[in-house]
Amino acid sequence: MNIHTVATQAFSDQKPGTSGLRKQVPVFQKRHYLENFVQSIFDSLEGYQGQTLVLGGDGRYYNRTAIQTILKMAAANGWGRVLVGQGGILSTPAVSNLIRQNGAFGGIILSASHNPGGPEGDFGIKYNISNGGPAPEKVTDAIYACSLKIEAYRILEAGDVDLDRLGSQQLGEMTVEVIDSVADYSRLMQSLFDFDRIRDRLRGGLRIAIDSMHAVTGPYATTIFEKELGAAAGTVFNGKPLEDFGGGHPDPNLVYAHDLVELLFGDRAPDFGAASDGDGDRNMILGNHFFVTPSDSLAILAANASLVPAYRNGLSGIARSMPTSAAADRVAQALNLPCYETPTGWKFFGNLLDADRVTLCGEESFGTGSNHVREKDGLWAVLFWLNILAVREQSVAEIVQEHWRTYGRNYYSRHDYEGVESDRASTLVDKLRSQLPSLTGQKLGAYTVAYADDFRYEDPVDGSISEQQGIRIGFEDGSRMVFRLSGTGTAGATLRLYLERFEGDTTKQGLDPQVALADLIAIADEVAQITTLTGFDQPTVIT
Ligand code: VG1
Ligand code: CO
Repeated sequence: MNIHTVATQAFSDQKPGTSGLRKQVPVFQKRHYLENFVQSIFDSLEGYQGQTLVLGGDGRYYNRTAIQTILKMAAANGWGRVLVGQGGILSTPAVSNLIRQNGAFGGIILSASHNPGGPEGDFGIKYNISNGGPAPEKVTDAIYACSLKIEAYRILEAGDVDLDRLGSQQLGEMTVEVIDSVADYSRLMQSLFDFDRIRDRLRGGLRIAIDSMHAVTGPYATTIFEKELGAAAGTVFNGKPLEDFGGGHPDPNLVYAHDLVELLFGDRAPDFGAASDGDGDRNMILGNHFFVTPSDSLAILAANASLVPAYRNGLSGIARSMPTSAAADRVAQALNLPCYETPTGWKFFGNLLDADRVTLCGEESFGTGSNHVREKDGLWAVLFWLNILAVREQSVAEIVQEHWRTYGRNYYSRHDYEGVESDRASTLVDKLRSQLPSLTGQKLGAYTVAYADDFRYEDPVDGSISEQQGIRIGFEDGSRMVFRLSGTGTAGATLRLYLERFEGDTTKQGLDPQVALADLIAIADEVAQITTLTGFDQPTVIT
């Protein structure tokens, strides 16, 4: 066996962000850049020798090249077996499931999620631990520490593995098993939802459209919706994973999922539409001329969970990320369930799920999931909605509006300012932070500040602490605004402003959120001086 130990020099910029290490493709193509990070992952772990690793990605440019490198490095570092998706394809939730099902030591996911792909686009790499979930901060910190002092990496000299041929191949002493990317995931979905009932509803005339945005969910969605549930051919569109996602931005929101939005807001719109992101962990849910805010979606899934076989016996609790609206809290209260508020990023839900303190989790950024895996799961959310639609036989809009009447409506919106100069963004945050101590009790417009702070999280399971997870300004009537900088971008900074206001009066629940939140939007600009300091006169994306 020909194992090389290659001398290398550390890079100073390999600190994982909200969800792994994301950089532009040319950065990953720098000599030793990928190898350094992969070796740093392995160096940070203990006891993986002879164990199983799951490996796959969203099919974006550089996926196959990176997989070949990682396989040879895994072989040289003593892994026993690698399960890799056929063609290198595995969605993020599918990886999470495979890790759990196979008792794997961990997994590596190659994706920059919703960021554009292609030779000039983004690439990313993320490590998941044995529970199937994203590595928690103590692990990512250890990986980063290794990346700062790395001096060499190990790689096997060998020919490429045939990623398209199912079955076992040998790479040095390590076994590579190329597996069907979809089969286990689709079996898991069948075990959770009432496929018969959904099939009947589709046969009975429920019209659905699924936009895979030329990203990883194409093969999953085609198998599940068209083959297993019998939806008409063509239900899934943009269904072929492409290395550059067809030039699009595989982010399922009202701006980037324009094909789906046009369809659902056009003449002869179907009853239900959904889109997923690059790596398949996000979802956007639409009804006929109707948009479901992700925060509401979480609350509605929770309120209707008993209609779904997997959750028939009730939930143990609900968790949401801090910037996500409190709509889910109201459901938790009504069902007498514990409700947790975590920092942004799925890695913070892992402990709560493992300890069975929560069953459902969600983020405002189009992410919803449950204890079935340890990642958010786009198609799972779509099936959950379809299961509810099949049982309730109402439209999406009716279900949401009825929910608001019962629990009240949390008007919600997120404003993103993408591509802000990094210096300007940090100035904005610093200035805002310095004002926090004096804000409480002040009147801003018609609102009185009840608290103003930097969100700090203490994990109730292992006691670990995460500081500075977003600046919050809360008002006496329960409204609030949150400011944070994105941790998934690769160029400049993205400022995110999250706005929320509760409306209990059923006669006032039909407003456009931008109108309902207009006062708060103006106050946010005033307190944080967004226009002046960013140089943007409006957000680049509003959801
Ligand atoms: C964003 C979202 C966050 C999500 C993360 C990863 O992070 O806000 O809620 O967990 O992306 O999602 P940030 O730091 O840019 O705000 V994914 O689908 O890119 O894995
Ligand atoms: Co994603």
